[in-house]
Amino acid sequence: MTPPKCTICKTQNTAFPVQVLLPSYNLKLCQKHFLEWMEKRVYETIEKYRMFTKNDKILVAVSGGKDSLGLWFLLSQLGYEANGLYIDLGIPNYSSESKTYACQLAARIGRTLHIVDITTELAPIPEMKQWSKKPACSLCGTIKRYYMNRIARENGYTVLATGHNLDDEAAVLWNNVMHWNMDYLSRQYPVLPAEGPFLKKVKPLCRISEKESALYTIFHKIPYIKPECPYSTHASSLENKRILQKLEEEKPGTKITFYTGFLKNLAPLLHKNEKRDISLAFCRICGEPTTTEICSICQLKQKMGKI
Ligand code: Q46
Ligand code: ZN
Ligand code: ZN
Repeated sequence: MTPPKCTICKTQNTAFPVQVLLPSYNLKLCQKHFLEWMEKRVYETIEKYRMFTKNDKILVAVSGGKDSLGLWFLLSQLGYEANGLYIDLGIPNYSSESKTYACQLAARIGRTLHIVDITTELAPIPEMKQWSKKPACSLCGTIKRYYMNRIARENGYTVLATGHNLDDEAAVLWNNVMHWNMDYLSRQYPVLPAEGPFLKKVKPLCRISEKESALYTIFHKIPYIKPECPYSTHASSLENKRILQKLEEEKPGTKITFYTGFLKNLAPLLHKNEKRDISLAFCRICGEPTTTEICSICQLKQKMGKI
């Protein structure tokens, strides 16, 4: 049997071996053309949703996983001015390894990596339960949002980019539709505009699947942390990903059609009706935006005797 030929090689009179099958797009690609395809697709996403331009100063939230490291590398390949932010959560068998990978990539691409050490700012995430009743992930989310926004603003960045991929976004959308979470649905979009003291937030990998993202990082020989964070056992989000993966296997293209169909057909209607009415103040201790007199991070620091 003759081996399949790369869809793009065929048109260019080259013949590299096929390395990636993308049935959702009816493509069989060699490594070189897969990498080009992916960069073009991310570039088109950035342009289509007006995420940023070459004049922006971008801060990429880097966790040490394949998506965020791959995104940071890809943006530098495309010539964007993008630095990284790593937040050390102090999670055993996870944080120190993921930090090493973030530092390695920063050195490889010659970019700045800002590092925030939560273990000294507050305490390692596993120890936080003594100070807060919130579940670890919800607290972690609050901490990450606070430092991302703060570091970005203090250092003059104009956009915050995260590595959420198509599988993440489709699973969240699935969950929001299943429960008709209208409030969340109205805010689910690859770009959240800057609002007062909050920076613009973007998700350039929203049309890239988890598999495509992993292949990009592997082909570029970027080491990344393989195990998930030990807290990432949100049963419902993993279950939603499994359901969508099953549908995808039966009918390739399901995830991208579901997600981009939402962006095209429903999101604009929801935005039109959206009325956001949040009265913001500024924390009297750190000056960050908050809805209370003292922000939740400073309240935690007070409890811990850190301020
Ligand atoms: S890092 Fe933090 Fe995630 Fe780990 S503790 Fe939960 S929220 S799972 S993306
Ligand atoms: Zn090819
Ligand atoms: Zn504060």
